[in-house]
Amino acid sequence: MSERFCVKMRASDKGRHISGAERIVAKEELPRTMATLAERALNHSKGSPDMINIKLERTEGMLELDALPVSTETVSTAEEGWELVGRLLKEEGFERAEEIKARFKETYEMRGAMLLDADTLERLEPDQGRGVRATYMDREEMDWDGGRKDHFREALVLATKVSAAPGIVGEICMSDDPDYVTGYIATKRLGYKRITVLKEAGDAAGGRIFLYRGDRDKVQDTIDFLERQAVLVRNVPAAKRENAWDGIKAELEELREKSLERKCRTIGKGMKVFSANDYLGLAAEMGGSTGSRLVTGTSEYHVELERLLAEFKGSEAARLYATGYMANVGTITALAGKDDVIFSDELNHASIIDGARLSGAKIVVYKHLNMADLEEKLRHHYGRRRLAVSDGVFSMDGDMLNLPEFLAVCKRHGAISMVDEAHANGVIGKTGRGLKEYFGCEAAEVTVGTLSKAFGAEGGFVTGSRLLCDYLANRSRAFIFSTAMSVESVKTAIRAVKTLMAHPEKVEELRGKVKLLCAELKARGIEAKTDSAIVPIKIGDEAEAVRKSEELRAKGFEVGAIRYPSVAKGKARLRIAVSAAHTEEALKELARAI
Ligand code: WAQ
Ligand code: MG
Repeated sequence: MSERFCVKMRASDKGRHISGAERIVAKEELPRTMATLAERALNHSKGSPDMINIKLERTEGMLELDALPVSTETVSTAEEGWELVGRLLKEEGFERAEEIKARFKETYEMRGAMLLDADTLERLEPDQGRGVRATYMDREEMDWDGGRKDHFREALVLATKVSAAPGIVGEICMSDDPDYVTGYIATKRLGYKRITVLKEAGDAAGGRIFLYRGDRDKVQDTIDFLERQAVLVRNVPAAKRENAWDGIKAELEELREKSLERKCRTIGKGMKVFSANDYLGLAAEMGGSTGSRLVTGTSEYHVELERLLAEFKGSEAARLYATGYMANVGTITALAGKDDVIFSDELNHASIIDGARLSGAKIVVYKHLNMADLEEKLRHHYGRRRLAVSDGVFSMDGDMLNLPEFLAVCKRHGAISMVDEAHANGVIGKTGRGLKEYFGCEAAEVTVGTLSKAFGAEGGFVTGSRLLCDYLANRSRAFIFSTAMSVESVKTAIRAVKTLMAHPEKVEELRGKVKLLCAELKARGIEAKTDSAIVPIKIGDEAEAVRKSEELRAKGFEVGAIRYPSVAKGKARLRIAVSAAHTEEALKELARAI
C-alpha cells in the first residue's frame, strides 16, 4: 500500500462549528482531496465559514475491515422507529433496553458519543460534555463522490470501526441534520440496521450511544482504539435509493433484465392473430379492440390518442384507461402498496379514495387545500414511497388546488405529486390545458384526466414521464387486465382532443358564461363564486336542497342537489355546471329561477 494520509477538515464561523469531515487517502490524492473538502466547507447549508482548518497526518498501522452488513427496517413514524430500537435491543440481550433508550436525549448536546455500560448504565467517557469521538477512518475509495456529505456511507464507516472496538457491543445513532430522519442501530450480530424514521423532519436533535461491556480498566483501550486507530473500511455499498422515481426505475430495469417487461405493441398487418378474445369474429364489425392493451388491444389509434394527449398536456407520455375512475384507481394502486403512505385531500373524488383504499397503503387525510396541513403530515408519516394526491378542481365546489405550492411541498418532502385534472381540462388555463397552463408552473409528476367531461367523449388518461407510463403498463392492474377502449371510442376521442386544440376560443366562451352566471346570481344577493365551471350554491339542509332542485326542475332546469355522502352532512348544495353551450338567455333565466 502506498503511503496514506488522514485529511481532516473543520470549518467554523466565529467559533461556531459549521462542518467537518475526514478522509484517508493515498499521498497522490492529497491535492484533490483537500480541494474537495474546502469546497464542501464553503458550501454548507449551516453558513459560510471564516475559518477552515485542514490537517494532514500520515497514518501508520492501518486496520482494514469489511463493512458491516446493511439491512433496512421501514417504519412510518418516529414513534414506531424507537419502538423498534427497543425491541431490537431486547433481542440483542440488552435487558435494560428501555432505560438505554431514555438516556439517548443526554447525547443531543454532545459532539461525540456517550460511552454507556450496557448493564450498569454508567457513563464511562472521561469528558461527558464532549463524549467519545470515533476518528481516523474512511472507506476504501472505489468511486469519487465529489466529497459531498453522504450520511449513510459515513455512518456505515463509523459503525464498522466502532463495532470492531474492544468491549463495544452495540451502537444507536440518530443524525442531528434536521432533514435526515433515518438512523440506525448496530451490533455484530445485527450488522448495520437502518431504521427509516427516528425523528420528525425539521428536528435538529441527534446523538449517539456506544454500548460497552467489559472490564473497567480496559475502557481506555476502547477509547484509544476509537480515537486513534486508523481504519479503512472495504466494500461500502452506494447509498440506498432515496428518490421514489429511482426505485420505480430500478423496478422496471429489473423486469427488463428478467425479460418480464411488458410493452404495448400494435399487431402487424396481415398477421394471423391467435391471441385475441374475438371468439365469434364480430370485433371488426363492432369496432371492438379484441383484447387488453398489452396483448392485441393496441391499435394505431390508441397510440395516436396517447401521443395527442401527451401533446395537449405538454408531457412526455400518456396512458389511456377506460374511464377517469379507472385511471385513478389503476394509477394509485400501481404507485403505492402496503409499505407506502398516501396523503389525500379530505375532499378528493371517490375514485382517488377507492384507489387509495385498494392499494393497501397507509392513508393520511389532510385538510381541504391546506398545504400547511399537508406539510405537517408529511413530517410525521413515512414509508417506502410517499404519494400526495389532490383533485386539481374539486368536483363539488369547483375550487382549485394551488399547484405550485402543492408541488413545492411535495418536492421538499420527496413525495410523488399526483393531481386529478378531470374538471380542469378544457376549463382552466387560457387554452384549457389545465393547472400547469393557469399557473405557468410545472405539471404534477402524475396527472390524471378524463375524456368524458370537457372533451365530450369517453375514457380516462394519465400523463407524465415516459418512466411513469412504462411503469403503469407493467404495474397497473386496471390497465393490464382490462380490454382496451374500443377503436370507435378512441377515434371519437382523437377528434375531441383535436377539436379542443383547434378551438381554444371555446374555453374563453365558457369562462365568459361562468362570469355572467355568477354576476346574475350576485345581483340577486346569492353568493356565487368559482375557479372553474362548477358553481356551488350553498343550501345546508338536505331536504331543502332536494326541494329547491325539484322546484327548478318544475321550471325546466336540471340542477343537481348534492348531499351527504358526496359532501358533509348539513352542507347540502345545488351544483351548477356551466357549459359553453348554454345560451346567455338560459343562464339569466336560471339565475332568476334560483
Ligand atoms: N464519533 C462519535 N460520535 C459522533 C461522531 C463521531 N465521529 N460524529 C457525530 N457523533 C455524534 C454526535 O452526538 C452527533 O450529534 C450524532 O452522533 C449524530 O451525528 O443509514 O449523520 O453526523 O441512512 O449527524 C445516519 C445514517 C447518519 C443512517 C448519522 O450523524 C442511514 C449522522 P451525525
Ligand atoms: Mg449530538
